[in-house]
Amino acid sequence: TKEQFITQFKKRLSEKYAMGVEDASPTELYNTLGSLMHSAYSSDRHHTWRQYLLNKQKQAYYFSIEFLPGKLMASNLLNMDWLETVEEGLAELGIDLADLTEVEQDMALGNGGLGRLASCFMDSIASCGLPGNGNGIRYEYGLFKQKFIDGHQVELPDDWLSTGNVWEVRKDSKAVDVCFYGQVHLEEDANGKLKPVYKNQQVLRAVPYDTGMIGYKNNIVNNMRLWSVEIPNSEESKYRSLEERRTIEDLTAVLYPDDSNAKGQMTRLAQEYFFVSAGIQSIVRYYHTLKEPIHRIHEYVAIHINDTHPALCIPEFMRIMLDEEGMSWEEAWAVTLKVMSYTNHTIMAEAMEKWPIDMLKQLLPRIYQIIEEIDRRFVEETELKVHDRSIIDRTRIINHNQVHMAHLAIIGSHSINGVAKLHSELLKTVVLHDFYSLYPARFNNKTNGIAERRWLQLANRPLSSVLDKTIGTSWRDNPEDLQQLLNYQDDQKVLNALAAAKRQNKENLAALIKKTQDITVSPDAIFDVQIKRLHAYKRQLLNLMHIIKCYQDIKNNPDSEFYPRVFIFGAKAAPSYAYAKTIIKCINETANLVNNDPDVKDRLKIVFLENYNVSLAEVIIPAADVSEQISLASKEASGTSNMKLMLNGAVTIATLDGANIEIRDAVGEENINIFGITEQEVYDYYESNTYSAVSYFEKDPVIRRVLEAFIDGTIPNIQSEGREVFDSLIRYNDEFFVLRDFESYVKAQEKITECYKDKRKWQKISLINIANAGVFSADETVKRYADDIWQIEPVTEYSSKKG
Ligand code: KOT
Repeated sequence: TKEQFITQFKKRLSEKYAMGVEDASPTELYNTLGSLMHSAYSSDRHHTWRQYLLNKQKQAYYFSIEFLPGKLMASNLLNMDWLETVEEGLAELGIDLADLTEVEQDMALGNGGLGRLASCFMDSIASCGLPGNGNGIRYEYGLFKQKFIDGHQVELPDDWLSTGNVWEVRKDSKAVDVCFYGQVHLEEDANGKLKPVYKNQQVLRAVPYDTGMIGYKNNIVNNMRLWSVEIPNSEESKYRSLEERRTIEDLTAVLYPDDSNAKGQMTRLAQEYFFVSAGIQSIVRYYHTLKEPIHRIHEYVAIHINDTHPALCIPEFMRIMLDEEGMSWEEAWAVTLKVMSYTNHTIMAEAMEKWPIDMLKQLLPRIYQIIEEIDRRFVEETELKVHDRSIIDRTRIINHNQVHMAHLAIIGSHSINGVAKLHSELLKTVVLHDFYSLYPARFNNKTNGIAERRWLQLANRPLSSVLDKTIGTSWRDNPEDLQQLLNYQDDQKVLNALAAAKRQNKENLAALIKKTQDITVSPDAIFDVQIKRLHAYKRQLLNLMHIIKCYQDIKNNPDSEFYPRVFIFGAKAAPSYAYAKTIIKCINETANLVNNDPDVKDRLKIVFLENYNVSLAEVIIPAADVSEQISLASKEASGTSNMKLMLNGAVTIATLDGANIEIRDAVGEENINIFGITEQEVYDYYESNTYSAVSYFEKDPVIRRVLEAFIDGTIPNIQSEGREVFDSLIRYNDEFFVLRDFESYVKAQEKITECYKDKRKWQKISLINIANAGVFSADETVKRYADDIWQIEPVTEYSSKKG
């Protein structure tokens, strides 16, 4: 109860800091609440663990090199069913919970969609009472913080642990050794079995930090285990100099800041093996406590490989089965296949991981031997199956002096899935077609999902309360119940209430924009939002070109009617991705020009919010009117911000790409704005090689005028950047068909403006979007993973509440 909470809170504050509420800083209050929560869910955590152990339940382990949870306090409070009590209790003490969560650091151990998906899944797995755990890296520094200086992106370190982390528990007793480098050869042991003998290995210690993943009001607390590197005591004498120590500690120091891009650096490869080896060792060690025979491990363990970064799970698991458990190759391979499953998240060529043989051999000699043998057997087996030998060349793991990680992941997994219907189809028919012909039964689709608890219940409380009053509260447990809202699509009172909630969120965002960027925007304008990593294929440039067109229209005809719009961007560029940084500079300079031009009369505003992250998304998304999902068809595997924006009542403008297609299917053609060429047309262009960007430039005076603005000084301070953009389109033939889609994009935008002017119509479309967003609940997605891939079951005895 509230009274109990107040008593406990004061007591804890006094124990921890010898202070009263009046004297404590927000950080002290935050730490006090965090520690109180931690003690409270720890018993559930222990109980969950005991239940899994006693029932010997099969558990899934989600291996991901990225997790992107954002802040945890509010979502933990919600899931513990403490939120209201704590808010009221704190209020009674004169404290606003929002002031406490303000001091929490975003946990940003991921780049974007892939890491955020992993964290939505963690929430959903626990909330569905499923036995599933995360396994990853505890980066000392998360994704860089973004600043703009003169319109350029500048990166600052994200020292997120500097203020402590109330949610994690260091588990020294669960540390394991992970070995790198050295030489290995095989020797026969007493039983005639070949065993590896190692020389000159580097031994590192992997120390786990566990964070409870709290289920939604079900007393289940699963685990996200993140590994940190240390120098083992036994090796202390080896690393004397600061520099030597630094090299070791670098291993888990920073997250690589590249999204959908593979960088072939040794430290990255070492990171991959480090968390894979530590995770698998700890799983096998736990398995032994069950006292079941090792060849049945697949009945108790499922390991999921989130994109190829953890693909070394396959040879590492083989290594342990062979070298430590004494299995034969055939036995080891049989269990490995049954344990492993793999999700592909992208078809972008530059994201495909390939490691030079020499690098792998040098860093991980035994693992390389095993990969070689997997490859050899794959070739041997496939030769018997196929007539056309060229397929072997295209599918084997080791080729052209490189180790192809996707091939390894596919060959070693019983399940391979894409993340949206179109994406999974393209995997089968184009990208992984050869593998599909070899292993058709392994391929399946699991469309991504989102944690509605964070993205609606927590992020959008005004909307949540309208929903409660309109359709009751069952949607909070079962997002598919949002469908009931469809009964109110012609109810003006409900539509008005929804509009009032949106208005409140827009005012909230407008205040943030004022505070952080000192730009005044009117909540009466259309809030048009594109939030995602900056990448050429996502086509922020198409958005910018449309904005420039609007600006030029206003300049040419200052008194014409133009419905006010605020274009809102949030995007980080990988520090080494020059073109993406160029686009950022161009958007910022255009913003500067447009926002300060008196002719515009505030009808057009451009806001590029700095340092886009999970917490910022929680403020932007509820305030969005328009959701920009404008990637070139076939390039965005799924997208998940498209789902979050829809859930919050934004109307989508989209290409037929990724999950946009499923959004269209859910809301109907008339409640989404589709434009642009289809994935088929894209492939036809590739096939025929007939795309000519310059012809659009020559034919279309609007395009010409817009592109000239990049190079003729219309937009100031982008001499080199404007030229670079211009050249990317005209000289290098516009890799992502921006000019091809421009006209249809402009038309779709005009339709949006017309529709927005018809308030009632817009509100109805917005309602239909909210009502149909339940199908994208990550709860449903993880249940499908649990049933089809992992074969795990929810805990039966749910909530044996302890005192
Ligand atoms: C690839 C390499 C390094 C870091 C990240 C990636 C990556 C990210 N690959 N795909 N993604 C995104 O994953 C999301 C979750 O499935 C998708 O919604 C999105 O379309 C991918 O671009």
